Amino acid sequence: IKIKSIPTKPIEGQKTGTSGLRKKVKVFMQDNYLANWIQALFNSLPPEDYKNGLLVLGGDGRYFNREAAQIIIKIAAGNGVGKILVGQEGILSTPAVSAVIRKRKANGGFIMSASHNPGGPEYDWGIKFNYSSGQPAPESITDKIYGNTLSISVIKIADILDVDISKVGVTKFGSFSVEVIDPVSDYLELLETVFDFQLIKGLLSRPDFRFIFDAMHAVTGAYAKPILVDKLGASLDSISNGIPLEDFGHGHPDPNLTYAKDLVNILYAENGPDFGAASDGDGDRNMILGRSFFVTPSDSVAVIAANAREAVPYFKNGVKGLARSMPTSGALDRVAEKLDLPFFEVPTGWKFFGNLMDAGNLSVCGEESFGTGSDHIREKDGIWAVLAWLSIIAHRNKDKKPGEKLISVSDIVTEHWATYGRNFFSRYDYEECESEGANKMIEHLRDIVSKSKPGDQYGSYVLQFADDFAYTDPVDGSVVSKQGVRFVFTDGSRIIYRLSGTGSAGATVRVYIEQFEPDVSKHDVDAQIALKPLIDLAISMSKLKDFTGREKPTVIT
Ligand code: VG1
Ligand code: CO
Repeated sequence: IKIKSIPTKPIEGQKTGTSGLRKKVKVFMQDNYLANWIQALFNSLPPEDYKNGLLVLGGDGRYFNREAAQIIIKIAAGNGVGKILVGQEGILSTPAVSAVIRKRKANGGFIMSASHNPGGPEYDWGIKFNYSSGQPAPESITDKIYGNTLSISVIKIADILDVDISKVGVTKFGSFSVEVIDPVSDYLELLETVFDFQLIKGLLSRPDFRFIFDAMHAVTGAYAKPILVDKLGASLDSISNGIPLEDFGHGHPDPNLTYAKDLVNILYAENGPDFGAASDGDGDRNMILGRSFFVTPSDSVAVIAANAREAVPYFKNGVKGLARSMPTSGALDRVAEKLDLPFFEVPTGWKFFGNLMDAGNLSVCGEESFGTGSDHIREKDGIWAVLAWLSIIAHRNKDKKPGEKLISVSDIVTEHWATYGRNFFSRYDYEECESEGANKMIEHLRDIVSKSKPGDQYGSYVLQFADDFAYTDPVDGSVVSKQGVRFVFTDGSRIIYRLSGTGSAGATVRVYIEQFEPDVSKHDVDAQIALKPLIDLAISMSKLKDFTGREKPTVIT
């Protein structure tokens, strides 16, 4: 094949955030914007990681993915990649990319997605790169890529025709080839080794268990029917918004109480279904609901961890270890303690879990941001979380005869609280604030941290310590700092402040509030009421209203 060298100039601002590079789609559509980043990536990888190698390519079906796929394929060929596996129509969820990389022993893969950010001509696009064990590229690589975007001068691109990615099959161009694969089969095959599908099928076929899944017109639409309906026997009408659309049907594909409001309303309506779930743009997030009951993601991972061994065949020999991101509540810590398991607290972002998994120290992990997963792959996995919950419910009810009352989602969670205590948790998001004010607020908080000392009184709370979270990876020794300002009080309560690293405009402020309650008689309180004093303290001590001009958060979890 003929390879062209196209001269180019560095473009400012191509630094990846918490999870890949995300910008307005119009930014990505500028000349060479995407091409520069892809070429910078090849300039950053050691040649043995891609020359004549195998890479995977897929995405969440959003606007611009089709054009982007052709650009990526041609630059990969131009840099000497041997073969690319592409999901049909460019579709592969983030967990499916991780699964395909692992199964096919690929060198890595690209995910064309801005995840939970909205899509369409006016909204966001994004790109993530995962490495050979299926995990998001570590900061050592993403920092190198960024460095190379600042000095890039040439793009190497193969002079080949666009590849038809609408049909499964192989297209050859000399020593380079593209294979279009079914987006579901490798991933489904893996899930069948993780879960007892017969057990789940039994639950879904019960007339007294009603199930609903909202794909939010995002990538899990492509997975819901083949997995939940065809394999597990859910009815077709239990899947809502099941067709992936380029703009997610004008929606914001983020499965939370604000953006998945339709689903929430269905579950909270009189005589609503027994179980509801949703997933995000690229299929790695999940929200779990019972009838009139919301399971916070921090509780969800704790419940899954506590029940994994009994309910999920993959864990039948036990769980190796547990981990959560720093702002996630301490519910999981209590499970680790009780089960006597290794436990890790890492910074926000899935890339920090991979090393622990590769080293054999971690099985189940999660983030408060609706991310839950295990070491079956190296990404969080929305459908996995749904199947884990269905497995737990099915296992707990497997001896229930027709007509007998089933143990519900809320029964399982309240029982968990009775055993472990309840970690009340809430997150306030102030989306798209002015960057200047948001940055000043964080500086103000860092200043408080530097002057604080244990024993200081904050309202009715006594400070145990305050810091800006830093993390040393126990496997490779790499260090990251400034991962979130935290105030930890002597009763275990915590207030944490971070700026989001996934937005495409302005700054999103996240405030995380947590308080532990051992007393069962107080577990039934609404989290917003239980946490009110701590939330008020968090807002006043940060001077959030002054710095951001915001009276109210845009999203409350
Ligand atoms: C957010 C979440 C974080 C998650 C990340 C990627 O990051 O807080 O927990 O790992 O999104 O998720 P930030 O920096 O905006 O707080 V996804 O589904 O967008 O890949
Ligand atoms: Co996502």
